[in-house]
Amino acid sequence: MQSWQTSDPEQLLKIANKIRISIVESLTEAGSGHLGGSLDLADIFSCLYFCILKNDPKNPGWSDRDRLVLSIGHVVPVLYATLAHAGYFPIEELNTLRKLNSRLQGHPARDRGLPGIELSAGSLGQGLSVGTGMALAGKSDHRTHRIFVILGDGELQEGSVWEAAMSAAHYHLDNLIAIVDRNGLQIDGRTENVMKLEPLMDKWRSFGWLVFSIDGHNPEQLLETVKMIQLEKNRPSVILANTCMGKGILRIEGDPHWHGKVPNKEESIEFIEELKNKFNQ
Ligand SMILES: Cc1ncc(C[n+]2csc(CCOP(=O)(O)OP(=O)(O)O)c2C)c(N)n1
Ligand SMILES: [Mg+2]
Repeated sequence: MQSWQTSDPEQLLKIANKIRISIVESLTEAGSGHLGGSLDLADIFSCLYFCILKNDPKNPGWSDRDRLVLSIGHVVPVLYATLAHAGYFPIEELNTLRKLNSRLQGHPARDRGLPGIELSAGSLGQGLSVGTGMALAGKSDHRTHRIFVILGDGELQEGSVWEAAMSAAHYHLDNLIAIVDRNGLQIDGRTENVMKLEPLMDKWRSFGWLVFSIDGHNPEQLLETVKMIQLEKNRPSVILANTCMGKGILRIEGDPHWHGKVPNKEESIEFIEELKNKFNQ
């Protein structure tokens, strides 16, 4: 662990809150984007970048780094905000989100050269295939880095996810860890109404994966689970992280309308005030 990283759950939650504030600010400035899922992943991203990942913001191309593949490109504001707070690029650049010629496009675009972006994404259902390829390459080269892939639960309705899941198990990719943002919601409402996913743990198990279900807003549970995964030596792992869309802002929590909405100026002031009051930030 590097000096700027921490395994203290309280610190990780404080960092997550700062990430949430930056998400609201940058999306308000942009005037469009996806607030709900970005907010619900803040605790997971804080844990990943400030504790779990072997990474170096000053050397983002380090060949031994753990790779984070964001398959749900629409929630990229959480990745941008986390990378900025971790020191990959200046926090002020977050204000250029979705602007012409910005390195921070509405979906991650690797060719823009923003440090820390491992994959261009936006079309759902592709990230696990890319992650599987990266993990297979790592194993073939006897490398020790890990590949983390962030998936949405609605995204699991894409058939390509399950082809990748089958391949990863076939190749015994124990260096591959998928994290599913199990917020129970997608654009059109509840996942279970749009296209039933349950029993989700059984599905992944039957594809040969090691499966965990955690509270996605509890750093201790995520850190403990990743420690357990370290001991696994034959299979890929998936963490079903139960989250609440819009987490942190009471008025929008659990409301699928905020999947792809941003606050107006007054709402933004109100939301940021609520977040700042949580940790006196
Ligand atoms: C192949 C593809 N189909 C449809 C979309 C449009 N789309 C963007 S986000 C989304 C909902 C995905 O649901 P989920 O993964 O649960 O994300 P959440 O709403 O929880 O952020 C859809 C259908 C897309 N980006 N790619
Ligand atoms: Mg969802």
